[in-house]
Amino acid sequence: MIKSIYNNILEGNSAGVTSGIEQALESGQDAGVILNQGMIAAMEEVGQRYENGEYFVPEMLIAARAMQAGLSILKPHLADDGIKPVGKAIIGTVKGDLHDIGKNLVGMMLEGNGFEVIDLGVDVGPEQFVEAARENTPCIVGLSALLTTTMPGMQNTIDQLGEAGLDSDIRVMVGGAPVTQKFADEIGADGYALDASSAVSKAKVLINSLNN
Ligand code: B1M
Repeated sequence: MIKSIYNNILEGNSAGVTSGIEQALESGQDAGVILNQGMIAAMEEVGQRYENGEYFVPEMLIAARAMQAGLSILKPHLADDGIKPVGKAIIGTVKGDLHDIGKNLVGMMLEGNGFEVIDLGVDVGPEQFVEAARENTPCIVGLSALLTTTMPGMQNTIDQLGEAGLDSDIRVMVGGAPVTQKFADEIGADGYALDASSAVSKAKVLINSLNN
């Protein structure tokens, strides 16, 4: 079943992905296993095929659509109900970058763990992050980047948040495939997370450092 979800994402077959996920959930399969072994693994293979010249942008795009369709089915199963709000998190993909699957997943997991999530979308400039942060302090500001060329936008955003005098009311968390702890330290981010579940634990630590 997991293999069929994986293959349907590779083929960009949204209907196959959603029905595969529904069947897997009905048969008691764990949502985390479906996500990691079926869906995220397939997106990694898509990236590999793109690098090898077997896939081009259109194939990446239809795979991404199938992934998003699957995520919308999986969302209620990733979110735990009845958790009281732990704090606010503003999230967005930085300027020039249109990749949003990972950012959306981080948002879903944060929501599922009691955060109020304000999603600014993709291609978000530093000034938009600053404006949203001003209106929502205290909060986590989560920056996502998937392109090496857009990573410097994280530095710009952190600099502008600092210039706006928001340092003591916010904590900045960064993530995305090319982002590392080393890079996060270099640009003065408060936290880095490798994936969506570690983003939740990191966000909890960061929000506690603001509340205390
Ligand atoms: Co693009 N793309 N893409 N792409 N794409 C990559 C990123 C690439 C690595 C592919 C490759 O060459 N192997 C490559 C980047 C190379 C580089 O910079 N070094 C690349 C390229 C080159 C491009 C274009 C330039 C291609 C072109 O046009 N010539 C172009 C750029 C467009 C732009 O942004 N301006 C482009 C376009 C696209 C599509 C639009 C077709 C599509 C995106 C659709 C969408 O997002 N709605 C797309 C896709 C799908 C990919 C790959 C195949 C998959 C990305 C993905 O969704 N992964 C990707 C290859 C790859 O990553 N293997 C690739 C699944 C997702 C769950 O993982 O996003 O890593 P990820 O998120 C993870 C973690 O990183 C982390 O948690 C998430 C969940 O575990 N995380 C955070 C993410 N954000 C976080 C924030 C946090 C914390 C953790 O705190 C705030």
